[in-house]
Amino acid sequence: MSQYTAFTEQDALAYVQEKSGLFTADEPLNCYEFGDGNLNMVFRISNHTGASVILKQALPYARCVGESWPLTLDRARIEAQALIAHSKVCPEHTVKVLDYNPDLALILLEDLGDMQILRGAQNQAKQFDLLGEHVADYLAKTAFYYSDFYLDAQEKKALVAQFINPELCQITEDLFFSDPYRKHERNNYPTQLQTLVSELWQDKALKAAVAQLKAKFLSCPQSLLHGDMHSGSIFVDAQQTKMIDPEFAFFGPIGFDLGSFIGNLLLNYCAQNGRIQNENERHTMQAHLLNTLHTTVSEFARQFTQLASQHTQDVNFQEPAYISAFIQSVIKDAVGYCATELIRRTIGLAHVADIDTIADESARLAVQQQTINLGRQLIKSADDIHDAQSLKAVLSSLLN
Ligand code: SR1
Ligand code: MG
Repeated sequence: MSQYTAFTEQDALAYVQEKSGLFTADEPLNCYEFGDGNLNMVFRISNHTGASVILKQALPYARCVGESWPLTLDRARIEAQALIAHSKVCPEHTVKVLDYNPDLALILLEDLGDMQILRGAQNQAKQFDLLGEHVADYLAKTAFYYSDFYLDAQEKKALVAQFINPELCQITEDLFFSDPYRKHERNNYPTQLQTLVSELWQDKALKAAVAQLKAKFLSCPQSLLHGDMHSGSIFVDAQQTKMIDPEFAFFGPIGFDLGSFIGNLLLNYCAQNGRIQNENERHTMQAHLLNTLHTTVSEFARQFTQLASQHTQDVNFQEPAYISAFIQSVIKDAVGYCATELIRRTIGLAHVADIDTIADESARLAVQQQTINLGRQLIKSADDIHDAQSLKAVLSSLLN
């Protein structure tokens, strides 16, 4: 990494002009930095005809905290290689990598600028009818084709080694599972929530369930996960859905990605209680979010079952009863990870705009109480949930 230097807009423009092969040497280009994520710099470079690309650069620290939180540049490799791996099995829902430069921790990507980041769109109460089906398709294919159902054991172990991602995994281990369940300086919540948060810290059954989820996250390399499947990692429009940003990718429990995604749907569901004043409009948006959640889980299970029934290579894993039990356990895990997402986005370091941009303080506090309580109840209901139908039943009792 000796050549590494953090790019300015001018550097990004010059790099793309010289190296991408997409623009001529003398044409005028425009470049601006617009990254709003927690970790990286993201530049858009375009010419006067509107042709454009994205150049993403990892900084040697976490952008949202600053240089006091150093972070490996190897995450750019992980991200580029995970995108390439996921594109092999699901190109329709994975952003395209055009080039990767390890020395500068740069990834050149197709520009999806005509699409919108899901979180922003949902905060404007936009609905996407194909979202659940598309996310399920991506999750089922990426989970199946990088699992022991499909890969030969030697090949899988080599991939597990390739995607060892200890620093980024540690962020998740700390922010999802450790910090929110105890006093920690990284936690971030209003003092009005202290009573509720203290109750959560005393809840031994909850902490035991979270410990199990963390243990599985640490020691269960089921498949190559995206690793950060929140609504800010998904581009959408009416026809398409594309996943971006898998720098947290590693071999982990399949339910983690599914749980992160449905956790974000539920965060938005709760946030709409403080965002949309008109009752009909609010109910319409919330019904859409629950339908999307239901479609994602049921389609994921259907598609994974179909892939496993038709394409499993390992003789032991072809057994239908095993396939069915495996999927049930993935859904149970997903419910647990979904609950930890609800809790950590309310109490922990990294919040979501869905909630934080609710202008009215008491409305925002009510939403934060709802996400904490929902997470707490959901985690304890996970044992009763094994498919989309049982999840729907539990959610309708908890949300009404
Ligand atoms: C310091 S990173 C905080 C969060 O941003 C990422 O997108 C992950 O979700 C991480 O937990
Ligand atoms: Mg990200």
